[in-house]
Amino acid sequence: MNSMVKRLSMVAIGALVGVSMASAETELDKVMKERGLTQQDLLAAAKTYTPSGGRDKYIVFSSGGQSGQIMVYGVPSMRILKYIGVFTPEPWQGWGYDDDTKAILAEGKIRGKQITWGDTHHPAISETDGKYDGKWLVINDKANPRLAVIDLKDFVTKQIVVNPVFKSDHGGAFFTPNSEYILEACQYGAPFDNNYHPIEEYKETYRGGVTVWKFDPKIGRIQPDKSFTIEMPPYMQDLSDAGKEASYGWGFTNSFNSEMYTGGIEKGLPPMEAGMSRNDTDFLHVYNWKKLAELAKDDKNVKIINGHRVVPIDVAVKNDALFLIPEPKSPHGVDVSPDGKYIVVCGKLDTHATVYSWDKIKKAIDNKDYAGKDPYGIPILDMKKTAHCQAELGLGPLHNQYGKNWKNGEIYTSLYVDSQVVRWDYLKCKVVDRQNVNYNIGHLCGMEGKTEDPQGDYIIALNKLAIDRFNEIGPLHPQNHQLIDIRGKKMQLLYDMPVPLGEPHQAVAIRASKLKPEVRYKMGTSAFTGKTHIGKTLAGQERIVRKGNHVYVYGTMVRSHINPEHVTVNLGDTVTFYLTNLERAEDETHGFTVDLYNVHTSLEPGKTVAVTFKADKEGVFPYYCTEFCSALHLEMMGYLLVKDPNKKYVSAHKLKMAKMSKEELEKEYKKIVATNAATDKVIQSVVKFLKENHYEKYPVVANLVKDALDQYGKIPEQKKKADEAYKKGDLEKAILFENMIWQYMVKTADVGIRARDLLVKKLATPMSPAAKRGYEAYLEGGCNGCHVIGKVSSGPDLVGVLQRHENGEKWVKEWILHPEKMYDNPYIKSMTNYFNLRMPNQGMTEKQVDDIIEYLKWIDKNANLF
Ligand code: K7E
Ligand code: CUA
Repeated sequence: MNSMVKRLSMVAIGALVGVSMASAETELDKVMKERGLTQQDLLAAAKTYTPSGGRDKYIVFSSGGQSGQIMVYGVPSMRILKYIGVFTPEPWQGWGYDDDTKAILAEGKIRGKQITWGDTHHPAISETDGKYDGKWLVINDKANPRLAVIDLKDFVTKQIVVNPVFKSDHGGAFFTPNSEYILEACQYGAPFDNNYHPIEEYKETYRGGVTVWKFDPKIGRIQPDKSFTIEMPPYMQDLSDAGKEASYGWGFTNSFNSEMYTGGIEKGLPPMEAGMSRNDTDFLHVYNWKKLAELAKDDKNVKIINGHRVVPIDVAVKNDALFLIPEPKSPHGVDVSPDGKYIVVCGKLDTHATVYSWDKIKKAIDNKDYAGKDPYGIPILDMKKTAHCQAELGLGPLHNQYGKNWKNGEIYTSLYVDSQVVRWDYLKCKVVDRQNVNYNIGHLCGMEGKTEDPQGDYIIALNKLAIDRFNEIGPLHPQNHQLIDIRGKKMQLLYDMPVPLGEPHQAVAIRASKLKPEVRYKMGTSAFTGKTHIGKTLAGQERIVRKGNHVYVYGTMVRSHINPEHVTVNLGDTVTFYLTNLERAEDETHGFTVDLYNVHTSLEPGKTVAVTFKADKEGVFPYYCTEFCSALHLEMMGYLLVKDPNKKYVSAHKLKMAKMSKEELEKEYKKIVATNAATDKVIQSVVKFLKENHYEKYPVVANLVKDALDQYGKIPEQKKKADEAYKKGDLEKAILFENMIWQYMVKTADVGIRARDLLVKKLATPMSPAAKRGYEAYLEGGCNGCHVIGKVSSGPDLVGVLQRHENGEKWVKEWILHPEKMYDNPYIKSMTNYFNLRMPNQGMTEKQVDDIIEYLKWIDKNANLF
C-alpha cells in the first residue's frame, strides 16, 4: 500500500477506535499481529464498521431464494435487519399462524392447492419517473408463478397474486417507470390452459409469454381484472426489463430456447441442455406494452383463458407491437440504461455482452426493415443493424448494473464462470477494471443501479458458492454476499456476508432516506387492510361473546397482562381470539400463543389480530405472551379451559390451607402500602425532572411519558378498591389491590426512567472529542463497575470529584495513575474502609487520564442532569 493510503488509513482508524494516534499505533499493531490483518483489511473495516446505534446509507432487499422470503440488510455495514415472511410461513411474525396472515397465504393457492414455499428471484421497488419512490416492493416466485406485494410502510406482505396461465415464471418482477404495470415473463414453455397436452405437440400447444400486471401505486395492489398476458412462442422467456425515457412504453424479454427443444434423455435423445443451446443465437423479445394494454381492453383483441385476458401473437404482430431480435447464445440478463437509449444483453454461453441501440431498433421497426419472420409470424429485426457494439467480457456474463457515471458508459457485469465483476464502458464496449469474487456470482446489486438515478458507491456480488470463505458447518454452505467499494479507480472488496437463508438471486438497494416506515399502527388496525380491524378492542371493552358454537374473545394486551385471563369453552367449539396491543411505546411488541393449538401471532403496538382454531382437545391450555416484554412478562398469561359438555366432572376436595392471622395480614398490608409510597416518591422525582426539562419538546420522549402516565392513571381506581376492601376488613383483597397498584407503579417507573435517560441524552451539552475518548477509556477501564455517575454505589459518586480536592485535576490524575502511592492518605483510608474496596491501578496512559478528566469536566457541566 502506498504511504498516502497508509497515512489516511491510520487517521481513519484513529478516529474509528476513538483514541489518540500515539496509543492507536501500539494497540492497533498488537491486534493486527494477533489477527493477521493487513493495512488493506483495516481500511476495509473502517469503511464498513458501524458503531453501535449507527445507521446505514442504503437498505438492501434481497430475494431469500428457496426460503420464499425477503431478507433486508444495511449497506455498508451488511447487518441483517429483517426477514420478511412472503410465500412461506414465518413463525416469529406469526406469518401463517394467525387468521390474517393465513388469509394472505391463501391468496397464493393454485388450483385449490395451498403452497407453503416459494422460489423467490427478483425483488423490485416501485418507481416514480423511473426512480425508486420507496413505497412498494414486489417479488416473484419462480416455482409457482406468483407475485407478492410488500408494503414498505410496515415491511409486511399485503397481497399475493397467482399467474392464471403460466406454469412457472422468472422474468419478473419489473416495474414500469411510473409503476403503472409490473412485467412478469414466464420461463418454461407450457400450455396456458390446465389440460394435458403431449410433449410432441410442444410447438403447437405450449406457449411462453409476458404478463403485464396492472398496479395501483396509490393503494399498492395488483389489479388482476385489469391485467393481461402477451402470448409468445415457447422460447423459454427469461429476464426482462421495462424501457424508460427514450424507450418508455416498451418491454424487453430475452429467451434461451429458440430451438424449442423438448429433451427426452430417457428415450435416447440428447439432453435438454444440449438441444436448448444448439443455435448460436436466441431471441430478444421487444414489445409495446403500452399499446398492448390499450388493445387488451377490447374483448375482440383477446382470448379469455382461465378467466384471464390473453393477447394472441397474431393480434400483437398485426398491431406492430411484438418483434424479435437475435441475441448471442442463451442470454440471461437484459438491462436498459438509465436514459433508455441502450439495452445491454449478457450472453451467458457467449463471452460477450451485446449493447443494442434503441434508436436503431426503433428505426428498423418504423421502416419495417425486417430480416425475416419466425415460425409464428413475428417479424425479426437484424442483429447487426440494431446493435451498438459488443464487448468481450469473459466467461459467463449474467447481469448488469449501472454506475453513477453511466452517462459516460459506466456499467458493471457479473461473470458467473470467471467469478468476477467487470467494470466496463457500454458506450465504447471497453473493459476498465476487474474484481475477483468468491465464487460464481449470479446477480450483482448496485445502489439504485437499475433506476434512472444510479448512486454508485458500492456493488454487492451475490455469489452462489462460498466454498472456503467461512467456518465449516456441514455440506450445505451459506451463500456469500460480497460488498465491493466502487468509488476508487480500482474496485476494492470490503466484506463477506454469509447468507444462511437460500439462494439470493437478485437484490435491490435504495437510499435509506427514501424509506419512511411507520413506528406503530393506529390503534386497532389490521396490518393487512390498513383499516380498523373488526376485532378492535380497547381497554374496558374486553368481553367473551358466544354465537352458536363459535366463541369470540375480544381481548387486549398491554404490559403485562392479557385480558381476559380465563376463557372456558366446550369441546368442539370454534374459538376466535381478537387481540389488540394497546401499547404506544415504540418496540413494545407482544406475541400470543395457545398451547397445542398451533397458533401464534405477533402484535406490534396498535395492531389487532385474529387467531381462530377449533377447540378439539379437552383440557387446560395456558396461553401466553411470547415476547419478553417487561420484567413481568412471564406473568403475562391466561388459561383456555376446554370442557366436554357431555361429561360429569367430580369436583376435587379443597385443600385446607393455614390462614394468616389478622395481625400478620395487617403487617403485610402496611408493608405494601409503605413500598407503594416509596415507589411513588421515585416516580414523582422523575416526573418533576421530566417536566422541568420540557420533555414534551422531544416526540420520542413524549411518547414514552404518555405511556408511563397511562399506566399511572390506572392507579386511583385500584386505590379506591383497595381502600374499600380495607374498610370492610377484607385485608386479603386490600393487599391484592395494593399489589396491583405496585405493578402499575413499576411499569410507570420502568418507562419513566427510560424517558428520563433519553431526555438526559438530548439535553446534555455535546462531548468534546477528548471527553468522548475519556468516556471510552472510562468504560474500557471498567471504572463503571464501581462508580455510578450521580449516585454513591460501590464507589463514590464522580459528580463534583474535581471540586472535592485542592488542585482537583492534578489530584485525580495522580490518583488514577498511581493509586497505590496514596493508599496511606487519611482521606483515602477512610474511603477504603467505608466502601471496603480499594481503587485499583488500571494501567492507564497519561493521555487516557487526561481524556478522562475532560469527561469528568463534562459530567460537572451537566451535573444537574444526573
Ligand atoms: Cu440470474 Cu433468477 Cu435473475 Cu438467479 S436469476 S442468478
Ligand atoms: Cu407481552 Cu411478554
